[in-house]
Amino acid sequence: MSLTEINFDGIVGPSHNYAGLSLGNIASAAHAGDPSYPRAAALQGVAKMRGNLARLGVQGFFVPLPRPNRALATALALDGSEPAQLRAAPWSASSMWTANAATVSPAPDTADGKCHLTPANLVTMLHRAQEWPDTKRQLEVAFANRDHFTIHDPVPASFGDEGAANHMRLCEEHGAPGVAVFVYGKAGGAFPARQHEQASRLVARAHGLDPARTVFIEQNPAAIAAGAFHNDVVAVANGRVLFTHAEAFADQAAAYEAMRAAFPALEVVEVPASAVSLAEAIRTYLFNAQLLTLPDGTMALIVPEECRESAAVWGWVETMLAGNGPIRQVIPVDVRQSMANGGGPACLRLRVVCAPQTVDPRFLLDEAKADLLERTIAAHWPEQIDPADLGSQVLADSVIAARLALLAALDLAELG
Ligand code: SUG
Repeated sequence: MSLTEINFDGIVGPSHNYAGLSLGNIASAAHAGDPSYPRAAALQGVAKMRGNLARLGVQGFFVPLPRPNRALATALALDGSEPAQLRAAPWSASSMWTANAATVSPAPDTADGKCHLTPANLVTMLHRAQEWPDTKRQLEVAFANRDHFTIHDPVPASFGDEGAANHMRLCEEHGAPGVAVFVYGKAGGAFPARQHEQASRLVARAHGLDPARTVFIEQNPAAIAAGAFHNDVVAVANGRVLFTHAEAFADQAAAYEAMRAAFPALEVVEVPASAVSLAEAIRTYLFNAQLLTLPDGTMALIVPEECRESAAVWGWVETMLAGNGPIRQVIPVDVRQSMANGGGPACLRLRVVCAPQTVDPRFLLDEAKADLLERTIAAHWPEQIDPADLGSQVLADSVIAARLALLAALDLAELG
């Protein structure tokens, strides 16, 4: 069976809102209190998926998790006297950022030849820590074929794990054995380091990765301080290529050396701080891009529209394209509703290298299903949510009904 990379995008949930819940995520803080547009947000996500379906011929998705989360609301003993951010947590649509759903090690990299997935515990942020039980349930349905997939329990809560956002894979081609690069942060800075080194090491052991083809790298504390709360805000890898900011890692030269020792064919496309500062990289999310191998073997970088609007970033992109590097196209997409909460094109997808026929087909997109998603979203997703509305029963009823309508349309009522 031939293995291919499938991007599973998170469908933006009907409760998408801006409550400013993520300390260290500059966009989330900057937009706290703004009205959100869940319908527009979800349609932007479907448009991105449609583009990639046309480019790659394959695209997957995950459905939003149940919100508001009654169990969390009860556990928080909400009575109206609490801070607004606590009240908002059970409403978070943050599962849309499926790069944080799990860490994935494809079959060619693991000791038993199966694809291993570990749901991320996301313990650092309350609103994200509620995700994993429902995420795990969904992974168990989508990847139910036990001959091909193993779904683990999350890492124990002492060690923060944020999933694939801090994991990169280098390989000659997606179906060939790869090198896993785990990037962790060290605590002690102004903002939380959300990926613990021991979480990464534990996942690597649990997945049966070969130590000779596994690399652990420390994130640059200055990048975390500048708002790179996940490594995928400052670096992305695909095939032989690492596309990275020059200040992504604590010791940049040592990081390249360690990757090259495990994967000699490594090609680094580095953006110097003199061309794009860390702050501008984080504002525009140039690196929170999908680096895709197209059917003709060339690579395309799917970036947020915000990149085209930045003179520094677009200037660097044009110079890069005029050269002879491995990235031959840069394609902007509009995911502004997600961007305002710190989620770019790469945050919105989980990459799973597998044979498409081993995946539950209900999670795979085609044009007709994209139409169905758009119709369902247009009919049921709230047009606008004001953070002050969070807690309202009327809004709760409409958000719950919208999700159930989606599950019914996709024949996924079992996830209700
Ligand atoms: O965890 N934002 C998410 C963004 C996640 C981006 N993912 C990756 N980089 N892979 C986060 O910080 C905002 C929530 C709010 O403020 O309502 C939020 O959770």
